[in-house]
Amino acid sequence: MNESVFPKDFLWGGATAANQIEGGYNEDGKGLSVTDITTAGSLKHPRMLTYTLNGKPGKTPALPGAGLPEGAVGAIDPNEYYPNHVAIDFYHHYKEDIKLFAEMGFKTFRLSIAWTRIFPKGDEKEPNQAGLDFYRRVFEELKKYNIEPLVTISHYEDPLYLSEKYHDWQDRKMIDEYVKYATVLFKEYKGLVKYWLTFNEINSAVLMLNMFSQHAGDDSAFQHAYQKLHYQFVASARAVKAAHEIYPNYMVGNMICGIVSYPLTPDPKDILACRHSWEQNIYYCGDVQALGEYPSFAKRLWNEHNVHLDITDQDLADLKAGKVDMYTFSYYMSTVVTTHEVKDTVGGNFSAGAKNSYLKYSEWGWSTDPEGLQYYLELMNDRYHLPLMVVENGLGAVDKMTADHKVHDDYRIDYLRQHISAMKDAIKDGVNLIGYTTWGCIDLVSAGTGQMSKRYGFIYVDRDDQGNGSLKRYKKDSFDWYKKIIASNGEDL
Ligand code: BGP
Repeated sequence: MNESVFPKDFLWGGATAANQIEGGYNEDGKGLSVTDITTAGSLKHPRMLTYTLNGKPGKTPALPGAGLPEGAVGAIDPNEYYPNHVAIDFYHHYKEDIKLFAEMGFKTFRLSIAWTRIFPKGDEKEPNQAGLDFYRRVFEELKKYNIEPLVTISHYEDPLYLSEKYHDWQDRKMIDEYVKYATVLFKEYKGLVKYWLTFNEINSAVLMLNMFSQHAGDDSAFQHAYQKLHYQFVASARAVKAAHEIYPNYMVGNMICGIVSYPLTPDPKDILACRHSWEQNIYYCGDVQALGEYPSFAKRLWNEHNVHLDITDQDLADLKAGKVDMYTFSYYMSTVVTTHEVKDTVGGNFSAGAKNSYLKYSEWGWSTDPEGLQYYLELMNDRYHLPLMVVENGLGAVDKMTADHKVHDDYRIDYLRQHISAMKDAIKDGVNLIGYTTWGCIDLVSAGTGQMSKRYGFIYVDRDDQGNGSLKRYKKDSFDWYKKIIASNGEDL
């Protein structure tokens, strides 16, 4: 075989998040996360947060930045279904699942730690030993197969108690709570984990602002999002510094939702609008975390929405001292930006806007655009000069299981093949790409919809949108295909 384009120690693997796979939402001392009070949604209905206010139950859309109404207390409504409570029960199936990942030849497995297993409410002084023990068992199991864990410290699963108390990161006390939690992890898992990510898709707070009509023209939503981000940037930077003090070889990355924007027309107004969308949605967070300071355009973004932030000199020093070691991102699709009125639009949580007539869209409105991945990789390589990792990529689809328990997911193989090929072209162009973890390598609860039927995995899990099913695992056709990809280091596409 020809020598591979991918580096020889390239980190092939798959990605998940605690709240989307683990279940066991109240086991062994775990506290409630925000996702534990989040109902299932559908294509038409958003997921909802459930709460009580003055003794009465209520619901509000579970959107970043929306939060609970003033005075409301998040609560589980016995008449609602919460898909994350059981998810795919990784909490009790982790050995079986890791064995399957090992069979595919995974070099890495991305998972997140549920903050509420370690600090059930968030503000305890001492961590919950049973929670620490669970992840130690998982990491030891991975080690048995030489699979390197890639650990997200916070993946959309803030402790509910802290989120209520500090109104979704509107108080700088959240920074200390996060750093305390992250430091416990860095000390506890030294020798078992090398790769860490501070916040999943940190930029989703700003991304969402333009995508939901309720935020349009609402400066307070922008104030909320930018303040939350500032505290998260400082928390992330202080965590990076703490990690290096505990173990200098730790590789700590940021994680950006990598949405690619194109101008719809060559009208210079569209070109400029598109550039500004990159600045707000992508570069704003990436620059602070990778370059250690706010970019010059930050002032324009704040002024546009009358945003005034609590930023101290110490914060700015912390940002400088805690630059990330690698830049990681999710990549699913591209969007189109225009200042013109458009007839052909597409709806979807991250994809709302004008339709790109050159691309195909999934039933959730997500486009398939492998060139977009190459474009993104090349841009970020030039801008940051850091090792890059694609830590989420994949196709959400409704899979059909045949009578003999097979899933012929050639559409998924096709999607992944095209994206791996795009990564290959980027590497040939000199991009420093060190890893690739496909999203939802085993079927899991969809974050955006709360459905099980939006599947991404190489492994089918028998569970439906109402929580029925045996939870048995079955290999899809893509399982053997991915195994072959890893064995050939990306050559046998
Ligand atoms: C990303 C999240 C993941 C994940 C993925 C797919 O935004 O980091 O948690 O779920 O998107 O989205 P969905 O589950 O809505 O299909």
